[in-house]
Amino acid sequence: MSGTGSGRFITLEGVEGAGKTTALEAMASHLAERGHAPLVTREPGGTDLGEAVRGLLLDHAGDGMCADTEALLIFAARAEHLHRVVRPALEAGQWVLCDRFTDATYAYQGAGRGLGNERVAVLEDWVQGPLRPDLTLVLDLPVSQGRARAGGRSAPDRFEREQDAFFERVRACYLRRATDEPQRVRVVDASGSQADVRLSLQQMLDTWLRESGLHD
Ligand code: T5A
Repeated sequence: MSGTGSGRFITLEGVEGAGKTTALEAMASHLAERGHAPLVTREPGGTDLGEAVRGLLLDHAGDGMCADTEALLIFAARAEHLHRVVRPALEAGQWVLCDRFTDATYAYQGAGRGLGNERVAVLEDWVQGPLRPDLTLVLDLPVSQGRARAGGRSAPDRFEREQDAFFERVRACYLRRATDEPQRVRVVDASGSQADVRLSLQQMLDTWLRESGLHD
């Protein structure tokens, strides 16, 4: 439950190259057609400070940081994003559609980096209080397929330079979270064409809207 105001908080997740950014606009249009035009944002990012932190985290050139620093920076950016953007929107009754949120921290830092769920949960409770997404859609596909899609870009960022085993842990964590919280976290097969993925997302959104009594 977003636990604040009457807006709804929807997040989109997946491994690298799953197609989140590509799917985001179509999801926003679909929600708008249903009368719930969302504020579209992303993490890390969404504020000036968050975008600056994003630059540090993706760090195309530097020599990196330890896993604790990474997790703390992500939650620092998240605190600012929640304070300035997400909470005010939800409290005003607006819907929020976010490209990645705390499920990514469980997947990338908790599982990928090996920090574990408990430490992420401590920061989650501190920074978010009771705030959780109302719905999280995980775009799922084999790691190799996602990497092939994302691989066309010029210089890989700090995460994209990780080995396949890292992304296998990330993917497994997302799927576990969907099994553990089936009501909130739903998996969409992202291995098909862009049109197929778009249709699956729209169907899943409509199912959830109906279940939530928000659309006929
Ligand atoms: N991170 C983030 C953490 O470690 N912890 C956290 O808590 C958070 C919030 C940046 C990084 O931050 C890390 C994870 C990330 O590594 P990001 O900006 O979301 O997060 O970065 P990426 O996941 O790297 O974004 P990508 O751009 O790689 O993936 P997308 O958005 O899933 O993929 P997209 O839409 O850009 O598509 C990639 C390519 O595939 C094509 C697109 O045209 C594009 O060329 N494509 C398809 N091709 C064929 N069929 C389809 N169905 C396709 N869909 C898209």
